[in-house]
Amino acid sequence: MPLGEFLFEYLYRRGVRHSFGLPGDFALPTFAWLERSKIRSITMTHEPAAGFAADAYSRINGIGLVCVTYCVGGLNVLNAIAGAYAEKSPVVVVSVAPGRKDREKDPLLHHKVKTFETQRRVYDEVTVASTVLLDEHRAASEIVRCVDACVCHKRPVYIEVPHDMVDREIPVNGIAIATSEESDPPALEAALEETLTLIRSATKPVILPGVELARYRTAPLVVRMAERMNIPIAADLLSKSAIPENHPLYIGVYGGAMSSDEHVREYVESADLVLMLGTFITDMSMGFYTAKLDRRRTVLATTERVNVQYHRYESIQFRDFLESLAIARIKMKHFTHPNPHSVPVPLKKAERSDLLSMDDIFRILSLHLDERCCVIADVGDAMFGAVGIRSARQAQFIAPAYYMSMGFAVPASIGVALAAKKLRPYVIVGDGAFQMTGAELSTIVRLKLNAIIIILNNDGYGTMRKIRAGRFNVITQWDYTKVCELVRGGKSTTASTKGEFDAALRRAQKSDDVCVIELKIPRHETSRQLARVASEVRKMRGSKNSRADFEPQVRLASGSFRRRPGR
Ligand SMILES: Cc1ncc(C[n+]2csc(CCOP(=O)(O)OP(=O)(O)O)c2C)c(N)n1
Ligand SMILES: [Mg+2]
Repeated sequence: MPLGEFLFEYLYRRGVRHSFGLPGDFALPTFAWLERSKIRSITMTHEPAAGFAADAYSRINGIGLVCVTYCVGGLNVLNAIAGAYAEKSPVVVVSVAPGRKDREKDPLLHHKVKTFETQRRVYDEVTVASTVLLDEHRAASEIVRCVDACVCHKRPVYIEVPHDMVDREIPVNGIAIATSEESDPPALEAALEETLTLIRSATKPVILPGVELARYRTAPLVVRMAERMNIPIAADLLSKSAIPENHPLYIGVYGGAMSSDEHVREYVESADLVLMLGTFITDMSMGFYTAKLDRRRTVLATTERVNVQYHRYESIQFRDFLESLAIARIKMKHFTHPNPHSVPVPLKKAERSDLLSMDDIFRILSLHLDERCCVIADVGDAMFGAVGIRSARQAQFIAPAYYMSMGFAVPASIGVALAAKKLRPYVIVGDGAFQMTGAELSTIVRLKLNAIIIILNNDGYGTMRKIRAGRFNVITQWDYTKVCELVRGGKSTTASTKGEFDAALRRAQKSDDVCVIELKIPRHETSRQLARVASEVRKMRGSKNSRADFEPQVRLASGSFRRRPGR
């Protein structure tokens, strides 16, 4: 089979239906194979956006694809792939490259940086497998090895295709797909026994599920376990919406001072057992280390290891551990929901002419969300504020909540819309982040997608201003009502009161077009989550407005979850 045909046919069979990218001269023969395949190729305005779109697509679809040219394209998309690595998103990067023949005398060929190996070596830092398809006899098995690694580890892989290899016939017989590993039975039994003993002796346990539940599709197991045992469930920002937020056992987002509300924080921090299942412990999920969790009271189970208090168990498959917990016979006596009525308060007539506050923006948005919506939050107060979204009906949520790369949300909406046709993307993005990748509005219009893009215009880098004021936080004020005119499609509007925002959302929901809603927000205005984090971190550090306020103070993954005394 020609290499190009095999590559895209195999990716299609593993579930890829769309590819995001941009061609180049080396890449044209490969793009021709892509176009002949069953995978739909989406040309984006810029490679970073292709990476964000593929990342969001992969989170929903289980695997995604970026296709780019050598170095100028590949290194342009690198940051988005680094984010996909950090947050466990299974993206396959196909980069076309100079031919096998081109490399023989090591000439200075356009797009080359240092050596022909440079891009692959850079990618080794942000992928779980990589290959350069220079040998036709091993090409098929190398493709299979990399794609298997991507699916198994839920992290990016890199496949480099020299342009003179893509049309070559390669042998494809005897290709085997890797089988999944199994748990070591005594290790599984011991970890389970210790965990169940802790649960039995706990009086106030809580489950703090993490992003791996979404990636490995294991959330239903945790819900079953919670229901059987009658244990409440919180979420962190990366895993928000993995567990249905309207479930009676769900209590809200926990993240130290960044928690959705004080009830959740109080409940989790006073629990005598925290079951962290598939959870990444990061400075962000721990509210910049304002979280107070004690390792002696925790079980931390991920695809990489199971830690019960201070004991570490190896060779346990995450799914096996969860499946065993889900059928265990334990029932906690009673559980008092800390905040059972935390659905948003309806908008009253009398407040419609009030100016918008950040908290009201998320409250009004929550009133409009249901199971057909996917909220995509960008970095900045869009993300802090989104912690507070809680709708009566379950909406999906996606955000770069750990890697925190600005510019994610607008392109990610394209990945979401193509991966899940029934979901309408609701993008929440700051004016700064919109100026980075908002040009993807043009792709959205071309593909006739119907995202609702809410721009939080607080006149610059508000989050940075909160940490340290300076001219470096000033950006140009755009006329956001004109962006649709520029790309010749969609509808844009502006709102500065609660009533105007509510009405704009209603109009957008009735429209099949992409709609851009600019919200004019006073410069000093912040969400309660951002205000709380900023003030607590200031207290912890004993300073008023220093840059160090937001720096992590201790790596929680090793040792105690408590903050060490100040530096
Ligand atoms: C790619 C990237 N560059 C820089 C940053 C640092 N950063 C974090 S928030 C922020 C300001 C965001 O401004 P805006 O999008 O307007 O949101 P706001 O903070 O005003 O809510 C910056 C520059 C980042 N996280 N990602
Ligand atoms: Mg801003």
